[in-house]
Amino acid sequence: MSERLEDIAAAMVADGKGILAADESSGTIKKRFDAINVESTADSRRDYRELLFRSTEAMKKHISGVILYDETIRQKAADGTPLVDLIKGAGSIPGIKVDAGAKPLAGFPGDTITEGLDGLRERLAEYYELGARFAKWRAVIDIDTAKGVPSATSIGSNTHALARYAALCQEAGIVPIVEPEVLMDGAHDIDTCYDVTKATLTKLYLELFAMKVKLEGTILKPNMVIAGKKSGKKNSPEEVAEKTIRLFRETVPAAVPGIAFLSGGQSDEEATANLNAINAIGPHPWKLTFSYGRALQAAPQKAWSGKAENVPAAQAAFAHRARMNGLAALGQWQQSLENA
Ligand code: 5MM
Repeated sequence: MSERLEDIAAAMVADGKGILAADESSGTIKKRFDAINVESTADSRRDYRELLFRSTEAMKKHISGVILYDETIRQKAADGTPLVDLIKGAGSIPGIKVDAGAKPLAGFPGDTITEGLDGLRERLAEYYELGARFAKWRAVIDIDTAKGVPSATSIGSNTHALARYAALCQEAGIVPIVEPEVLMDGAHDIDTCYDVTKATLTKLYLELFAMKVKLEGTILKPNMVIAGKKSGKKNSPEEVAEKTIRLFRETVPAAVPGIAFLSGGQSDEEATANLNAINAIGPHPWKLTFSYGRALQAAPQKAWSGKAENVPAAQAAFAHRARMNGLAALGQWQQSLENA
C-alpha cells in the first residue's frame, strides 16, 4: 500500500468501509468486561480482540482500519501471530491511540484537557515501526451551560493540542485522526450541541492551519449534532442529519478527505440510522463513515461473554454491525435489514 498520507487517509474512508475503535484503555475495557462478567486480564483482552480481528469477512469488507491501545499493538494472538499482522492480513490498517487521556483543566472546573504531547515524537516513531499508519487523539468537550462549560479556554487549549499532535503525526508518516468529542451526555438540546460543536470545529481548523497540517492527510472524528442524553429528547435521524451536515458545511474544509463519526453512547441501531440519514442527503464534499467503539462492540461483547464456545456467535454479531454500518456509510441501510 502507498505510504503517502493522502492515500492512507483515502483508504481509511474507502466506500462502504469504516474504522473499528478498539482502543479502550485498561480502565475502560475493564468497565466493558465488568458488564459481561468477564475478568479483565491481558489474556482475556487479547482473546476478545483476537476474535474481532479474525472476523475475516467483516474485516475485509467493512473495516478499513482498527484503532489499537498501546498494549494491543504489542500483543500476539494465541497462536503467536502478532495482532497487527491479523489486521494487515485482513486488508485493514492498524492505528494507535496516542493521547494519555483527559484530565481536569486547572482553573476551569468541569473542563478537561487531553494530555500526552511530551515524548510524542519518539512514541510515534516506535508505533510506526510496530506497524501503525494512523493515530488517534481524543479531546473531550463537555456541555453544562449553567456552569459555563465548556469555556473558551478549554476549546482553545484542546484544539491547540490536537493541532500539535496532528503535526507530529504527519512528520512521522502517520495520518492523524483528529477527534474533538463534544459529549452527548448532558441535558442540552440539539441547538446547543450545534453551537458548541461549531465553536470547537471553527477553532480546530484555525489551529490546524496555524500548525501547517496538511488537511488532505487527516481524518476528522466528530460527534453528530444531537440532543444530550439527559435532555430526554430524541431527535429523528433526518433532523440529526440536516443539522450535522449544515454545521460541517460551515466549518469543515473540503480538503478533508473523510469524516468518521464516534457513536458517543447512542444505541447500535441509532448510530447506524443516523449515519445512514447523513449519507442519504448527499452528495457531500467529504466521505462520511463510522469510527465506532461501543456501537460496533456492544453486541459482540454480549454474545461472547468470555466463553470460547461463544466466539462464532460474537463474530456473527460483529459482522452484522459492521455490515449495517458499511451500508449506512453508503446511505443504503434500511431498518428491515436489521432482522434479516
Ligand atoms: C473505544 O473507546 C475509545 C477509548 O476510550 P478511553 O480512552 O476512555 O478508554 C474512545 O476514544 C473511542 O475511540 C471514541 O470515543 C469513540 O467511541 P464510541 O464508543 O463513542 O463510538
